[in-house]
Formats: sequence, structure tokens, C-alpha cells
Amino acid sequence: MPTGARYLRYILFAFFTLACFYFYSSSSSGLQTRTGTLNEQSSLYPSGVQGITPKPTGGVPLPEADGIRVNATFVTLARNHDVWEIARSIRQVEDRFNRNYHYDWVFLNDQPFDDTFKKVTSALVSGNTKYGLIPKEHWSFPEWIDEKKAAQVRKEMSEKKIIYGDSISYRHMCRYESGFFFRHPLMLDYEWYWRVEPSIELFCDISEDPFKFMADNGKKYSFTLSLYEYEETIPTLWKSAKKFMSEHPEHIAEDNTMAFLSDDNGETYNRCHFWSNFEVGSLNWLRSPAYIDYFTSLDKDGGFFYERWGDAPVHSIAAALMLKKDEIHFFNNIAYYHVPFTHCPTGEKTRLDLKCHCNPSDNFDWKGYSCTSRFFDAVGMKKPEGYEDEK
Ligand SMILES: Nc1nc2c(ncn2[C@@H]2O[C@H](COP(=O)(O)OP(=O)(O)OP(=O)(O)O)[C@@H](O)[C@H]2O)c(=O)[nH]1
Ligand SMILES: [Mg+2]
Repeated sequence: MPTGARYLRYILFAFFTLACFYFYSSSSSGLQTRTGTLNEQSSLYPSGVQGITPKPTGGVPLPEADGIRVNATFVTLARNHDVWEIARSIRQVEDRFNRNYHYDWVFLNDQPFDDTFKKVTSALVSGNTKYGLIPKEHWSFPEWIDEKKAAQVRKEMSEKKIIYGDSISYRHMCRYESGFFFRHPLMLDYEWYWRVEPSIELFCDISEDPFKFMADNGKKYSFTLSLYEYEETIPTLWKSAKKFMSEHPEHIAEDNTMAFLSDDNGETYNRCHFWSNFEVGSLNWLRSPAYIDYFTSLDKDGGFFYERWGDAPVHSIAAALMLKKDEIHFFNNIAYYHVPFTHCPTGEKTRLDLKCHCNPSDNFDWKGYSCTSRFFDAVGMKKPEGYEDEK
């Protein structure tokens, strides 16, 4: 064959390949554009759903998820101005874990998320991102609350300089995290959640999927840090919890972790709680009649507004009373920071294997103000080797 004709055939072949490639890529970006348009037309979504952004297809190729994933999502409650602080958290979660798994991420807000928030977060998350608006009735005073009385409490707490004592929005936030986030329409698609707050840090690789670990091992609630609650924020919380216990004995687990909460077999509360700014847990448990009865009972007692009950003691009391001991898990392997406390795994081998960059002497677990030691005692677990050196 003459050389010129061969070249012509090569050129035609290259042109045809390029044309196919162009057709394919422009049709898939067309799909993205359609989705983008859909995102803006919130009327097409069920109420409370502001938009869904599929995982990014452009840019550097993502590593494939290794192994089987479970039906789980990250969830973050945030305001638009939290964007750069949550961006830092997402980047760490992605680098240490989710880049290999691509789990979705649900963002919830009492105000519509703005374009910057959506653009920045959807670019960072390797899974789908979903943006939800919180319905007004989940973020306002319920009709049984006397707002004048609540305002008086805020004034008094502010005078006493109790942290967030004067804040209305902080109270709505604590009530929402206690009783509603898991019922948002976007969360109904999932069985497991991992709560992430702005400005957290992860210090080690997460080598095992925590969602799958929970599912495979019959766990329903987990924590990395625990501590004592401020007494002034919860003066009647235990009274309310005891009322619930006497009205609903059917919801109390036989093999519970009361010993974590109380030093006198339930008479008084020792204020120990799991720190809920980190949680991996079962949404089905939170949506169960037991938990809903518990939240409804507490909510009617009014302490979210007449005091300043935090979602951390509320979740913790529920987990310790209504779950079996072995359904609560302490993640030693997840090294975590939320101002001002650090959980750095106890055990040098773990820290080296997981490429941790935390200083073990910052580990809060075995210090005086932590309740983790009590948790180990309450569930009969042996404390890890080396814990005495970290006291
Ligand atoms: N949409 C929305 N989110 C809020 C509001 N207040 C707090 N949040 C979010 O709720 C979560 C808990 O609030 P934080 O302000 O972190 O409360 P905290 O952890 O007790 O206190 P810090 O020590 O300040 O972090 C975070 O994810 C916040 O972004 C609010 O008014 N609206
Ligand atoms: Mg926080």
C-alpha cells in the first residue's frame, strides 16, 4: 500500500476516535448540567430537600472503594458561614478515610445553603452531597413552651456566664440534634450516620470502615471522647430521664450501662456523657419507638429551653439505658480532635500502623475530667496497655 494512503487511513481513524470521545464526554457533561439545573429547581424535590450533587466525575480519578460498603452517610449541621471550617473537616475525613469509600454527605441547615457552601463542599466530598433545609417546626419553640419563662432563664444564665446560656439558636441546635436530624427526609435513605462538625481533626488513617464495623458487630452507638457535663446546663435532666424510665420500663435494656451514668445505681446522675460532636451510629435505633418515646418525653418537660440541655447528655443517657452494653463502641482507632479535647489512640503500635500525627501526651482518655475510664469499668473492658502512662 502507498505510504500516503496509509497515513490518510491513520488520520481518518484518529479523527473518528476523537469524534467518539468528544460525543461521549459532551453527553455525560450534559447530564451533569441537567442535574445542576435540577438542583436549582428546589420545587422538584420533596419538602426540605434543597439539592443533590452527584459525586464529581471530572478532575483526578478517584480510587475505587475497596470492599463492601454499608448504607451510610456523613451528616453535618452547619450555617453558611461555617463553610471554611467544615471544609477543613471534610478534607481530613476524605484524606484519612472517605477517599477510598465515597460515602455520601448530608448537610442540614435552618437557612438555605448558599452557592459558595454548596460549591466548596461538593468539590471536596468524594461521594454525593445532599443539602437539606430544616422545617420551621423542628427549629422553633414548641407550643407548650412558655417563651417568657425561657427568656428569663437565658437572662439568668447569661448573668452567670454559662457557655451559650443566652443563646436561642444553640438551644434549637441541641434540640434538633437530639430529636430530629435522623428524621429529615434526606436521612431516611440511610441506616448509619457519622456526625462531623466544623474544625475537627483526624490524626490517624482509618483503615477499617467504621460503618461496616458497626453493622458487622451489632453496634448501635459509638464515641471517641467522653467527659462530665456542666451541672448548670442540666439541673433537671436526670429527673426527666427517671420519669421516662418509670413510665417506659419496656424500653430499658436489661444489660444496660447505667454504671456509666450513675454511681448510686440510678439515684443521681454523675454527668458523664459521650461527646456527640463525633458519633457513628444507627439511624434505625434513633428512629425506633424507644428513642422517639424518650425524646418526646424529655422534649415535653421543656429542659431544652428552660435549661440548656445538650444533645450529648441526651444521646448518652439514651444509649446507656436503652442499648445493651456491647452495642456501644469506643473507637480507640479513630484519633479525633474537637476544641479543646484530643483522643489520640493508646498504644504505640496502633499509632505507628495508622500513621498518626497526634501527640500521645495530649490524649484526654485517662485524664481526670474524662469519663472513658468509667466506661471501661462499666462494661467490664480491660484498659489498653500503656494507659497508666497517659494519666
Ligand atoms: N444551621 C445551623 N447550624 C448550627 C447552628 N448553631 C450551631 N450549628 C451547628 O451545630 C453543630 C454544633 O454547634 P457548635 O457551635 O459546634 O457547638 P459546640 O460544639 O457545642 O461548641 P463549639 O465548642 O463552639 O464547637 C455544628 O455543626 C454547628 O455548625 C445554627 O444556628 N444553625
Ligand atoms: Mg462544635
